[in-house]
Amino acid sequence: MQEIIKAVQDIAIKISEVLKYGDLGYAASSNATGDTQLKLDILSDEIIENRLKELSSIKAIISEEKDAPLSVNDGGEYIIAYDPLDGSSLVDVNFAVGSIFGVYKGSLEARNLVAALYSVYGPRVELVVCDDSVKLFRLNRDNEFKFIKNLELNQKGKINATGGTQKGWSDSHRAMIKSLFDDGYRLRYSGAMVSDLHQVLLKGGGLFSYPATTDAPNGKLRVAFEVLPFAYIYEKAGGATTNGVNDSLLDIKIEQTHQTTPCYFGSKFEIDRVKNG
Ligand code: P6P
Repeated sequence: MQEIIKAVQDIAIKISEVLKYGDLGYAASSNATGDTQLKLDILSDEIIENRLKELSSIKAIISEEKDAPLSVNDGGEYIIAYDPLDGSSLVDVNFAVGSIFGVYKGSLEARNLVAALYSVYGPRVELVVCDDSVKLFRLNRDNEFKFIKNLELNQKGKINATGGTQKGWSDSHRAMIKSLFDDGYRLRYSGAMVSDLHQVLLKGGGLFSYPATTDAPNGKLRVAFEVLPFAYIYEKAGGATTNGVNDSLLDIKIEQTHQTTPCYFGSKFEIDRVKNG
């Protein structure tokens, strides 16, 4: 696992540098989910693929930007599913974006997650590493990631990060979101999942939701690369998650590599509100 953490640190440094001066244009291609790819999406994916292919412990890598898994080492024990540049469409307005990694032992199933990591490329470059605890690291002047603190969610928070096209929300979702605002919660939503979830985690809690909508009946966020890694992190940080009805996003079965799901991440109080109204 240490070689994976070191590789992700190297990847985060490289991608953060590319973002500063890279070409913001679109490539001629689109990914398996149908998103038009930015040149930065493809470049970030290449940086990650080239670095992870060096690791003997990795059996295969699965990228949001690639249709199929890529075999790396038959003797490896880990599968890494990753989103190379989450929120990439916001780089042109200089918003914080990031990379998300789920480390699965053996096969691509939620119960086989043994670690999750994500980087945030913002005013600072930060890395969250979660095996048993949730640890925040920050890049220093010497290009080293220094440990800052452990991250934990309060039982109840103050932030309401509301994803999805509001016109397409169900009446019950709309009423639940409104009830939080009526209780004084603050709207904090950038459109980059990695940054929005990082904020809820660092500000002590609240709710991030991307529900089923009329235009995205299975939600928009991808199970293997985005939802499960963050569900693992939020639950290790003392929070909770659900797809709106189940007890945990980690109960989801991965049937297709690029499948999506409605998702809610947050403090226990807010997730209880989602499930029980
Ligand atoms: P919407 C970014 O494209 C992304 O995949 C996530 O990072 C983010 O949470 C979501 O889409 C935003 O989607 O529909 O609110 O623009």
